[in-house]
Parts: sequence; C-alpha cells; structure tokens
Amino acid sequence: MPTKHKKLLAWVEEIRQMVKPDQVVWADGTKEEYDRLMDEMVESGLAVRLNDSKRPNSFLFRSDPSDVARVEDRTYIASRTQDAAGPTNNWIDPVELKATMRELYDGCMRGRTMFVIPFSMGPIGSPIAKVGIEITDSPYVVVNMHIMTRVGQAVLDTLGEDGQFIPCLHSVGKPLGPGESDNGQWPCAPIEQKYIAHFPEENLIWSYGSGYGGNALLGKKCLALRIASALARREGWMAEHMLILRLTNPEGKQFHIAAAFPSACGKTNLAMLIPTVEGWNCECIGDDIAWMKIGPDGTLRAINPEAGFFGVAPGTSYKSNPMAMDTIVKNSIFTNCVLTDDGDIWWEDMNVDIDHGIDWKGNEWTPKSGTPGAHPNARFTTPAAQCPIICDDWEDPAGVPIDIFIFGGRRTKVMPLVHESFDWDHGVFMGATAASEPTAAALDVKKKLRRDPMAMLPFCGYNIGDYWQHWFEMGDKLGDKAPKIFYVNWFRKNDQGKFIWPGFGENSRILKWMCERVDGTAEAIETSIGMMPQIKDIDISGLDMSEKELEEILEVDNNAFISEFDDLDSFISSVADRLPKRMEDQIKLYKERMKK
Ligand code: OXD
Ligand code: MN
Repeated sequence: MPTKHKKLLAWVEEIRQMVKPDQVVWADGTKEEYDRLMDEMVESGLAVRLNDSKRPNSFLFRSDPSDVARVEDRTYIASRTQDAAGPTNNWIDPVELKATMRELYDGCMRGRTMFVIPFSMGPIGSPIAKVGIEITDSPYVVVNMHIMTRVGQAVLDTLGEDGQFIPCLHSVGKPLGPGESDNGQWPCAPIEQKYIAHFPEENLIWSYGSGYGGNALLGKKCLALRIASALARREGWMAEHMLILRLTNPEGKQFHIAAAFPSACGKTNLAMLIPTVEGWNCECIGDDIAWMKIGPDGTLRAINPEAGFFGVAPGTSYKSNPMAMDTIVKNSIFTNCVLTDDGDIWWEDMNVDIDHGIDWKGNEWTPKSGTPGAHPNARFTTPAAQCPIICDDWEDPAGVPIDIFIFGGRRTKVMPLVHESFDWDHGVFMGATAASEPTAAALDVKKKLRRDPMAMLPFCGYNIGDYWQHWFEMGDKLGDKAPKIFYVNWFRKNDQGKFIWPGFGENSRILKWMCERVDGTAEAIETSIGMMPQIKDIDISGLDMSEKELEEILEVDNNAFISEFDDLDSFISSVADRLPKRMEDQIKLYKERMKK
C-alpha cells in the first residue's frame, strides 16, 4: 500500500467490497503509467493513437452517442434538506439516493480494474489546495486526471496518515461477465441509471453510469465547483466558474481578471487572448475554475485548481484561439473529434479543409455528409503548462490578486457590449441575473433563455439564495479591495443576423477600458443598467468597424429590459424566502431605473 492513512485505506476497502473489481491499482501519476494505460486502450480498440509526426503522444477516443456531455437532469445535490440544495438543484434525500446507488454499485466493477487516484486540486501542499481521491473503473478517467490534476505519491505524502481528503467514487456502470470485454466500445450505463451525486455536508461525490467529462473527471465540476462552493461558503472563500488571466499594460502594470461565462461562450478563448491593442500583453492562468481567498494584504487571491484544459474543440482555430491550437500540438487527448486520413484530428470551424475522415461515431464522413463530423461538445484534454502564454507563476500557491470580475453570456439582442456596476451589490445583482442562450455542453437544456447566475447554475452546490448572500458578505469583507465588476456580451447580432463585434483578440479593447476604469483614467457615463463607455472611451484604432455599429452594440433599450421583467421575476421568485434582502433592494432599484 502506498499510504498508511487509515481512513483512506478503510474507505478503499469498503468500496472494493461493494463494487467487486478484479483488481485494485493505485495510480501513481507517472509517465510509465500513462503510457501503459494508453497502450492498453489502443490495444483494446477504445483509443486511436494519432500520427506521431503530426501530433506526438496524442490519442483520440469516441464515446457512446448517449454519453457526450454533462447530464444536468441526472445531477443531484443530496443535502439533508431540499431547502439546502435550493431551487436550482435536483435533490433526492441522501439516505434514499445512497440506497439506490448502492444497489447500482453492487458488483459494478466486475471484470474491471478499480483505480485509486490520489489527486490535488491546486499546487500540491498549497494552503488553498484540496486533496481528492477518485476511485474509478475507467482508465480513460485515469489518463485524463493525469492531465487535469496533479496525481501521485506526492499527494499521498502531503496527506500523511490523517490528512483530509474528498472521496470521489466513479463507475462507468457496466460490469463485465466472465470472459466478456468492451470490444472497443465506450462503456456506460443507460441514462436512467446515470447519477452524478454530491453530498455536500459530507464532502462526498458518487458518480455512476457516465464516463464523459465533468460527469467522470470528478476533480473538475463535482469537486472544484459543487463541493468546493459549499465548502468555500462554510470557510469564507470563493469557488467560482471563472477563467483567470493577467493583462499587462504598456507601462508594465499588471491587472488580474477573473471572468465567469456559461459553457461555450468563449471562456477558453478569452483566457488565452492575444491583445490587438498596442503594447498590451495577456497571460493565461486558468480557463475554467478559480478558487479565491482573501490574502494577508486584504486582496482577493486566486488560484487555478486545475492542471490542464478540458476545452470544447469545435470552433477552436488559429483564428479564434491560436494559443489553444499551439497548446494541443502534443501530449493531448481528443474525444469525439474527426479522425483525418493522415491520422490527425479535425473539427468544425477549425479553419482547415478536409474532404474525408472518420466521424465521432466511427463512420466514414465527408463535408457533404450533412451531419457534424465532430460532436458539438467534442473536447481536448491538454496540459496547461504547454500553453505558450501560461503565466510563469501560474502555480504560485499564494495566487494572484484579482482586480476585475467579468460576468456575461451569449445574447443576440438586448444586452450591450459592456457595462460596469455602480458598486459591489449592483455587481452581485448583475452576475446573479446573467442570462445566456444555451449550449452543447449540457445534454438536456431546452429553454431559449437560461438565467445562469455567475455561470454557476449547474455548479453551485447549495441554495442559490445563500450563495448570493455569500457574495454580498465577501464584498463586505473585501471593502475597498473588492474587484470592480463588469458585464460583457460579445455576441450581439444585427438585424441581418451577423455578429456586430469582431470578438477574439479585439476583446482586449474592452478589457483595456476596464483596466483604465480600475486606474481611474477612463470615463464612463451613467445608464439605467450601469456605467458605460462612450465610443470615444474605447480604443478603436485599427478596428474595422463603423461608429454606427459601435453605437448599435452600446445601445441600451429600456423597453427591451422591461419586456424581460416577467422572466426575471419568475426566476427570482423561485428563490423565495432565501432571497437576500440586498438582492431584493437591487431588483427594486433596477426596475426603478428602467422606468425613469
Ligand atoms: C465545462 C462546462 O465543461 O462549463 O467547462 O460545461
Ligand atoms: Mn466550464
């Protein structure tokens, strides 16, 4: 045994007796382990080794068509009371859910290896980091966890004999009979047997039936967001669905930005932006999750708890995100992409033409096939350290001081390009009422407009009203060191249905205005939704855009906002008696400003 931790050993043994695997293997996080597992998966037909001269040490997997995204309908916050989970979460009584899941887990790893993965979210030993132990029967999960987290003996060493860990149990939910194999097919359970369960009072995660993404790589959405958000509230810090980046102005002054957007709103693109404004520089710290604590100097310090990027592949190109393209050149895992005839990968909007390949379902494919070659939620898993613009100190255990929070969503109309909150409470309101048009990252979202508070709708592990209250209280603690709060919408379209704002690197123009607001050097005018730049305040040198178009995306139409009051009210009323008084006040003020 690689550890003497009694509680850990007892838990591993308890699970082993329940799931009845053929063998137990402790993951050590080494390259040898990674290579061995990949060799085995290539051998069994589950993985394809890509052409080494095109994409060294990289692999393609194809999942089952029923297992391609997070399953929000099957994701549960099983707190002791339903009220503690709140209106945005599915809830089942924890005793009942455990009984149901124990039946499913009973013997579920027959014919398989049970891996025990010790992993650290955050640099090993950092005061902000947390240790998790994932038990899984999926070697695909093991290799992905190698990239997305820090795995291995060093984690067990920091844990010592009695350190705290978050137990994460995962099974694909497909036991094998004697002599049976997967035959190269992605194993998973039918949808009605899938459960992604969180027990926040026990810091415990149980996932069953899915092998894909956030359902299975339990360090990410399950631990670093759902469980950590509940933990952070209890302990007085923040676990947020935010990218982290550093902008440096021509004078060498650094600004740190944390930005929350729902899935598929270009978070990874923004995290790796190449500024088009002269003299400004951008470095990446994280693309999905920020853990933030108030530091000794009173500023809000952020770390990226992850070690890799699990990015949406379609739409990623040398135009939209050259730094991501340069990150995934080697040592990467691709899931549900097209396999090209020369043994490389491809997806829609990669800005590369191919005329033939094998699609994500394993079928012959050409651009004329009439179906997407890559699944819209196809992913790459790639080491953050390979990103050419990763910050030198991205693993600094002390974190970086956040100056700016950005919220946003994908709205073709109504929401202007950018606005700034009047104060902290107003900023919390802006984040809390953020809305977006839905994405491919979740299978089961059908609504046209989805209110996605702080982009945490699927990830907040407790009552959303209490979560907002926690935000208000963090503002009180931060006082004048609190980050300034902004809201952006890169996705507004004109009447011909075309995006007005060019986006990508040009977004730096808006970030520049924000930094200048922090410095007190840029102007803004007061509008009904917040403080906004006028055209003269945005650096548009070299930008191919007419003033009229700029005016169009900076326009605020009060009537359009008023027409959404009903939607806002029904969302807010669902929070019922957990709605913070300060949020109620903000809504009142907002409505009054609109009707002026
Ligand atoms: C993600 C998501 O996978 O937000 O990052 O869905
Ligand atoms: Mn995300």
